Amino acid sequence: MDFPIRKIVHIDMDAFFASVEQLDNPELRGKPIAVGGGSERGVVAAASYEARPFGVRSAMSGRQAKKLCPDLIFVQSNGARYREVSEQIRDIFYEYTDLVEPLSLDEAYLDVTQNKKGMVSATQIATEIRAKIQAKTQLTASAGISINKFLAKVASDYNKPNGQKTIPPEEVLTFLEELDIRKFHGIGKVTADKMYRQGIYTGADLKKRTLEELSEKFGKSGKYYYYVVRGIHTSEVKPTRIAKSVGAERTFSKNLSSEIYMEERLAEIVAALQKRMGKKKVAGKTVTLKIKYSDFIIQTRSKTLPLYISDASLILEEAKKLLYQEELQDSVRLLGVSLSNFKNEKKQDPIEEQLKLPF
Ligand code: DCP
Ligand code: CA
Ligand code: CA
Repeated sequence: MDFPIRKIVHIDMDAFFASVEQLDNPELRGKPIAVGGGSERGVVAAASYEARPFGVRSAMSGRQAKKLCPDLIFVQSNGARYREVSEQIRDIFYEYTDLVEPLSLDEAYLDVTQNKKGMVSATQIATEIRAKIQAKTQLTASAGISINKFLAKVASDYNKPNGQKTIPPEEVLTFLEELDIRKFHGIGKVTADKMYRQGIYTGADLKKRTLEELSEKFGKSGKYYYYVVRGIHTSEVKPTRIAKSVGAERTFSKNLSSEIYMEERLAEIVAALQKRMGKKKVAGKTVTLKIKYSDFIIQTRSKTLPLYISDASLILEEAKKLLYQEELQDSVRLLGVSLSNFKNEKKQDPIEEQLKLPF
């Protein structure tokens, strides 16, 4: 397969707002409840699992929900509390990777291809994360694990609530062929109905249609459908958290003892750093040089400037100054340069928007 195989985990909390309310108010446990929708013309934000067999769902009017489930208890939503839990679960995600893309307060994609724990099994990571969420919040989450975001998202619904599903690379194609197109993430009710009318019920049916045909019938999305059903979804996990520093480092095959050689290597390291800083051109005030000696002792030397810098040449200049600032204690095995103390460190979290939905 000539596309990236990543290890993606999608985590989604079970009946999120409703579960938080049942946790905080024991008298609501085991009962059908709806968060929101209690007022005139209000809309249900979340339904507890006890309310779901009656057909109560998110985005339904409170009036309709009450008709379906006369014993339904309406509870007011408490955004600050849901945000607090959301932060707790994200802290757990960051123990494993910085590549976390939250989709809303209660769910996120994690790219664990490389992870902070050096774990090989993404399935094991998902199991651990769910256990930690339960221990820390007393709430349950479900997880999907696979090679791309699309499949991980579909998989997290599979054994919901309080379950997880892994779709390993060798099962991807069969899984997709058997999957009802109504379960495809990105195919809404209207499109699903349209597909059903055209005889497309499963992934296998979808796969029989050409790229041209799908593009003609479904516009831009047609191309997306064509590829995802073949297990191809190249969208990266886009982290939203602003890193506190960005750095690059190199370990040398031979220990270096002369600053002159190190200068050359510093230029390469700063070039790599610049690449990591990306197009966004972050600007920082503090430059740090990390020196690991042949006996593995690590020294760091930092300087905070009066101005923000982002240019490679300026970062390199500061790194060199730090290198010559004092005598080296031994031959050097690794050098690293990082930039921190960024401008605009506090940025509005885009998902806060979700709480502005009318309840
Ligand atoms: N939400 C909302 N308005 C909607 C849908 C959801 O305010 N139209 C809120 C309430 C939910 C939370 O977002 O609790 C998460 O939404 P989900 O779609 O993940 O649904 P739940 O977590 O409630 O249930 P599930 O167990 O099916 O994930
Ligand atoms: Ca959820
Ligand atoms: Ca969700």
